[in-house]
Amino acid sequence: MKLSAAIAVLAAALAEGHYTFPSIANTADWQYVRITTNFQSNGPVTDVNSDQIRCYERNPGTGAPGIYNVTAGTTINYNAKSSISHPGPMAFYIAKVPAGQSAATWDGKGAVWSKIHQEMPHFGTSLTWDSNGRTSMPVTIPRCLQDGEYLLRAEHIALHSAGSPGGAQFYISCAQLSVTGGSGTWNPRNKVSFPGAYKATDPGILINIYYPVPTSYTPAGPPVDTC
Ligand SMILES: *[C@@H]1O[C@H](CO)[C@@H](O)[C@H](O)[C@H]1NC(C)=O
Ligand SMILES: [Cu+2]
Repeated sequence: MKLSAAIAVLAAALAEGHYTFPSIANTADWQYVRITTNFQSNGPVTDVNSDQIRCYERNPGTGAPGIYNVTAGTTINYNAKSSISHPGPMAFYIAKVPAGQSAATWDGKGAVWSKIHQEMPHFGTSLTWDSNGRTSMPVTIPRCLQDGEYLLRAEHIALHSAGSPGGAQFYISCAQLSVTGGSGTWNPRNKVSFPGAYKATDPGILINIYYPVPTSYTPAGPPVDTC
């Protein structure tokens, strides 16, 4: 069997074992995280132009029961269920809820999302990521945020079968936050919309991570905004 064919078989075998991101910190599933379309199937979003690429919401407009209080600068865990079983990068985005709206119901539409964390790969006999196999990933709420309500978007892009367009798998959810104690100087310069931030042909999305082994990786989406 040629190497490329062997890799295709391997990738197909790895296609099982999907996952969700149902909770933050030590809280119950879907208490502060909006329930996702895949809450039972665990399956991914594959169309970057779909509205589902934003928060993968099963019931848009309904929101989650709670809004999680967090102090700016705190690092919290965003939890995966059962684990991040595919290779690929984790990223986090945050969006401030506009005045007069609530994190419980705001839809997150428009160019409102800032990337606050981007996981990068290790380079070896294939691309590998530290998130692979984990059941949670830490995210630091920027210490310079303005006080107020936010949506926090967790995204893991599984790249095991991303060598053809539409092959990348997006595992997503959004948590509802109320942030206090920030210094208030947050001024993100790279806000994007979902859908809109990604194209199916972006080099961080359309990529064979096994062969030929990439020697660089260009993440999808905007640069990380920092304080
Ligand atoms: C969050 O903080 C507000 C204001 O102090 C409080 O009323 C609310 O009960 C808190 N929510 C939770 C889930 O602790
Ligand atoms: Cu899967």
